[in-house]
Amino acid sequence: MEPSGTLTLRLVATDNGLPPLTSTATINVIVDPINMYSPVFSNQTYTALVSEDAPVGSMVIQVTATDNDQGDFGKIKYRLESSSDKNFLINPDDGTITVARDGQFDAVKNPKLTLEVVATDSPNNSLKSKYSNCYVRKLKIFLNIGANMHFR
Ligand SMILES: [Ca+2]
Repeated sequence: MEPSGTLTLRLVATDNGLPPLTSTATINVIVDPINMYSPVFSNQTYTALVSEDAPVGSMVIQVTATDNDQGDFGKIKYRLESSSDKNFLINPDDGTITVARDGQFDAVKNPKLTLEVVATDSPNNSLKSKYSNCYVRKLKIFLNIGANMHFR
């Protein structure tokens, strides 16, 4: 839960009668925190290598982003864009990308893949996340799939 505050205003209306009559009203103003900062990745482009025979669960790379806001607005969730290769998974909490299916890589036919990762803030408050469109940063990951990671 993000920090929020409440201001209480007390309004008093007085007429000019003798004696003056007054009426009061109390207004509670909820102060919403502002989502000031966008998540920022530590790199704009990451390079990773995956062997053709990498088993399910193999770690490919970890991407990291930071957000200077407090509370939910500073909490980051990671996801892969739908256009990304389907043979990978990302941990939404720590940005670790792993192999989701084995036997899917072919270093000759498809030596390079691109994954697009998105970091969003405000993950637990959908009402405020509508303001977070511009608080999403994208980056591309180039995966050079080399057979058994032997380099020539
Ligand atoms: Ca933020």
